[in-house]
Amino acid sequence: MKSKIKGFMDLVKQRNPHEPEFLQAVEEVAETVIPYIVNNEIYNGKNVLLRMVEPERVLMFRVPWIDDNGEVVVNRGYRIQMNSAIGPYKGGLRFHPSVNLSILKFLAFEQVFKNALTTLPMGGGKGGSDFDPKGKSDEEIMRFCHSFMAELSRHIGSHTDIPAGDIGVGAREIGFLFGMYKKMRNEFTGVLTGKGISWGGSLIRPEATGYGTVYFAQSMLETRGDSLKDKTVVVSGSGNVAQYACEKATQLGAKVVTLSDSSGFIFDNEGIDTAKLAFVMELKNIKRGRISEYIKKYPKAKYIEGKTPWGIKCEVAMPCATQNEVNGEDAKMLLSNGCFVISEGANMPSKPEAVTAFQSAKILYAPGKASNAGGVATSGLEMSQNSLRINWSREEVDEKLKKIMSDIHDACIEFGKNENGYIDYVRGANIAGFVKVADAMLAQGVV
Ligand code: NDP
Ligand code: 2IT
Repeated sequence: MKSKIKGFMDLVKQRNPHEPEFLQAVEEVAETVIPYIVNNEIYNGKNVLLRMVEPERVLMFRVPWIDDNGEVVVNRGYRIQMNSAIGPYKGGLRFHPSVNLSILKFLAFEQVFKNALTTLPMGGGKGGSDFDPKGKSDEEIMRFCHSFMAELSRHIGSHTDIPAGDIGVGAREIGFLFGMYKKMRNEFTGVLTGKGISWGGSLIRPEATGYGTVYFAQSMLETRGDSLKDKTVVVSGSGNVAQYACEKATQLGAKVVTLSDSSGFIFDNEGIDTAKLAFVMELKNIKRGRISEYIKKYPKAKYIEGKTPWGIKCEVAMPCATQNEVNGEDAKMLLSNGCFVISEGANMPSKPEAVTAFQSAKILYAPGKASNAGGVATSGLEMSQNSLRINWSREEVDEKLKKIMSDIHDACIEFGKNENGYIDYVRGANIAGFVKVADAMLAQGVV
């Protein structure tokens, strides 16, 4: 088996030599899915996984725009249309200076499995730009988004490819992107998700990724007759996903003690309650400030510059910032401090050595493609509402989100439960996602 996996990875490495994040995401899937393929004849000799690691289409384009000083700036835009076997391409847009082909291909690849897990008919895609929104005026953001969409609008559509937000792309950016799409194509459609409520958005979409990550943690705890009540939770990030993970965990009786950004983290031993979270939301979403400013308002809390929060004692950790933010040493610290639940809000936040450490310790560990699927699932619900031209209530959407997260948890058990009772959520999520997409690909022939 090891040589089969190695042979497969050698081929993928040869074809994608400078894409470490993409290779990391593929290897994790190959390690769990290839043994399944070998034991299930219908997938044998069909090279389905080899087809799945090759994007159906990669778009790269120039994004020129003019800054507030009148200078012409050039960024690079991307859209990876990874797999459309079970539905139109669906996935977020990331605006961050670190964006490159490797990062977007890893995200698009994971998105294919994640979207399959949601039970909704969505293929996988991802896009974005190396544009850095930090420190830009609203007018600069608008000019960039308009230029980006002037090109992207040729390649997407409500039945073809439906982008949404990710790092650096929130409600403001989706508004500017939607405005330009509507102008270019002269049609008002659900081509983007995460839209404002008065122009086609869904209630609960902003909350959905963070809420879903917490619902998934709750489902994992229930397998051990436990719950989030009175648990100490460490959250990283302070953006969209982190904020709503913090909100829902607090509502379910847990105490969230950290939030972070790329400069450092805050530790509030008394817990980040509703009032404190409202301060963070205004700081991050409206003033676009830094998390360090938390301690000016709440001086009993501490700000630790240049560090991640994984050394803080907790039972539950939710990495909600970015890929590879938890390394092997961090994993050791978490485990030795008694952490026994990891629910990933971010995509691939744990390095392979951290995943191995969590699994060897037999803790409850959920990979992002399962635990953060609530965001894209609710995007799928936004698409349904757009097609039906109706709006569901908060309660209706939240109920559907809870049901989807619980179904994803069941799928992980179906394909990931070991004979000794331990649930390998990585294997479960990868195989459940693979089976759905692979069956559709086999039915449709070699296309
Ligand atoms: P936001 O842009 O709202 O927030 C991102 C947060 O992560 C910020 O606090 C940011 O800090 C921090 N961060 C970003 N890059 C780094 C880095 N290189 N090192 C340390 N911290 C960093 O993004 P989201 O909350 O939407 O996304 C967070 C994660 O969740 C991403 O991995 C994303 O792919 C994933 N995700 C998002 C979904 C969504 O619906 N939005 C759905 C599923 C997954 P700073 O301000 O300093 O950059
Ligand atoms: O990683 C993700 O699942 C997202 N950024 C959300 C994608 C979406 O289409 O809502």
